Amino acid sequence: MEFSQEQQRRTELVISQAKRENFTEQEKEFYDDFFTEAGIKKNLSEMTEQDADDLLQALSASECSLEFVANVVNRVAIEAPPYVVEHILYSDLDEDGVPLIDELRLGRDPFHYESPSKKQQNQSVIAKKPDIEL
Ligand SMILES: [Ca+2]
Repeated sequence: MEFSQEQQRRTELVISQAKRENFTEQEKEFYDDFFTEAGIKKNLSEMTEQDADDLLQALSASECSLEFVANVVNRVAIEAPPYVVEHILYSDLDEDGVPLIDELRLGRDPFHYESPSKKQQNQSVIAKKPDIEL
């Protein structure tokens, strides 16, 4: 799969930002445990796209917070090969056409399809409610 220059540029930006995050040894161990559970029993620097897919599946299957997903992505971005990082950032497991990098930025769940109109529908339901009949 070929990536556009724009994707490469944004991936490099994520990687350079991630490298400024200071993970404590405790945090590193915590995330390393998660990687092991996800089936990545090797150095993050040796990750392949297949490993990235396994990791995404594990994240998708767990009911983890967006913060956790973002931290995992950061942790991977620091050490994994850039093309693997890019593979993760531009994955779209929920197939809504929005890549993971943008879902996280928008505060949306990258693993569950969210219809953009869902919130508006909920609001209109609430708006109708106060019509109490006496
Ligand atoms: Ca998506």
